[in-house]
Amino acid sequence: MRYPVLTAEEAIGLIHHGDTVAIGGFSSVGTPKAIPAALAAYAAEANRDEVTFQIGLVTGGATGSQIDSALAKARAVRFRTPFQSNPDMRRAINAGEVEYYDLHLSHIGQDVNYGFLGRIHTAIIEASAITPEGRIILSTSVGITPTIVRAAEQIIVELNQSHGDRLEGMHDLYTLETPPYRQHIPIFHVNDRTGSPYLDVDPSKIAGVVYTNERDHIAPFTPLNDTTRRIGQNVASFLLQEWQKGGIPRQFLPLQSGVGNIANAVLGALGADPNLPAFSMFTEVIQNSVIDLMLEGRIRFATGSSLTLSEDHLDLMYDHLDVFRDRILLRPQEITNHPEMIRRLGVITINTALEADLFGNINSTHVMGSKIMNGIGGSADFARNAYLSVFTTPSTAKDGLISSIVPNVSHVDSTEHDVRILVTEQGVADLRGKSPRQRAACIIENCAHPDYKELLWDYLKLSENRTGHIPFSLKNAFRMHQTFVEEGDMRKTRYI
Ligand code: 0RQ
Repeated sequence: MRYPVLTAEEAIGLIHHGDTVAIGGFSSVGTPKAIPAALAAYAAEANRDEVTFQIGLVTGGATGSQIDSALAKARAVRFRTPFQSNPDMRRAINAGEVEYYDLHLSHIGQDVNYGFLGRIHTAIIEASAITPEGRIILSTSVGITPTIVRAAEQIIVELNQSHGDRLEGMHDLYTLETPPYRQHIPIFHVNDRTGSPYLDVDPSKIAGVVYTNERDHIAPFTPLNDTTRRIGQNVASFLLQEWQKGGIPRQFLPLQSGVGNIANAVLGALGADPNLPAFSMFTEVIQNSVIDLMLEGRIRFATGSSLTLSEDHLDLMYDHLDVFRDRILLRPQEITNHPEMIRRLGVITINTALEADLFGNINSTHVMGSKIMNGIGGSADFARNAYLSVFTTPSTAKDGLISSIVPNVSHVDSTEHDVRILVTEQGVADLRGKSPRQRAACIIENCAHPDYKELLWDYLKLSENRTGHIPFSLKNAFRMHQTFVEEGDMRKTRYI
């Protein structure tokens, strides 16, 4: 080993108060483990009485609890971008303790490259192998790792020995130049390779290597319930109908599916429908269900930025590497989420909303317009550029006290112009080719919960203004939200 071999405690000596630290990995996997944990322990001590140690934290997407949770609890983060899905980090952001820059995941790499986020002092990345020349085999994800190793002033590598050489050949690392030198991306099919399986870094920037031997830990899924199962079935039957009538080409088109329980149910329903042809995935996150469906022959190929698998599914993949090595490709998120790719390949995108409004606007991030849940993630990268963009949501939240279909969303992430199909457990609203009034009627009839239909029709009626394009009442636009905040139940709404 030509690089200094350090303990995690020694490595954090290279990080200073006020630094911007970029951490590799994506969607909680392939992220460094020992150094962030040591950094959090150090910060907890340093910040015991008053805050004396804080960093800016840049990642590709979500991280595991050893990063977001531990660092938030230690009050070690002053700035965070572009995505988190952790209760402790969420609390700190909503309490105003952390400045959060919620960003499209296709943009974060270029924001770093363009220098929009200032200096990146340190990149901490996880590798499964490294050569003396600085050639690295990444582990279970890519994210923005290729970008941060170029941008950072120093690099610390966690060499995770738990994967051996089994991941070699599963990465395709293509780097985009910055404008005005940027070229097209030469990927024309989901399984085209265009980059290198290795990450080449400047060896003189590697400040040290820390050995680890630890698998990723991901949160278990909650079992399907009636609502998520029905949403999944509604999406599957809609896509089947669309395919049967020729709206989707015979060979089908690649799918992107979001993360979480609903996304899992949707993918399960699509895989289980024997009438749909086997399909490919062009997505951000490859999760357990993809491995199962590939073994069953229902998914032909999957490309994403991370293998977000539970331990048993990673073992399953390793046990059948002959099947998976040529069918899975991990790419930088700048490629998986790139508008050029999504539009060219004709990706059918399926993402989840917190709430949707009568005109098709989507709120994916802020509860009651204010409190962040996770972040926009890649949802809008995919929705805006999709062949067909689908959003799903249960028709109600919090045991029916909240309607997820509202007159106007309290925060907009994907606009009415980017949403074609809305699906709840109640049914499917096809918004294509419809004016705002037509969309509103279609959404109320097909997607709203019966408890809320009348309230939503009432809003439309009182907002009718034949001289306007969108029925809108300034006085009542957020009356349902206001009623929930004041009375704890949207069903008690009285318009004024
Ligand atoms: O609250 O946690 O207190 O129970 O929101 O809701 O129904 O469990 O849904 O886990 O699928 O997450 C949009 C957050 C949905 C996610 C969101 C409350 C509800 C619950 C979670 P509790 P569910 P999910 C990119 C993929 C943006 C990023 C993205 C997300 C909690 O899908 O982060 O798309 N999306 N990434 O009770 C108040 C409402 C509510 C509400 C739900 N209307 N008002 N609270 N909740 N609706 C692309 C990839 O390829 C990966």
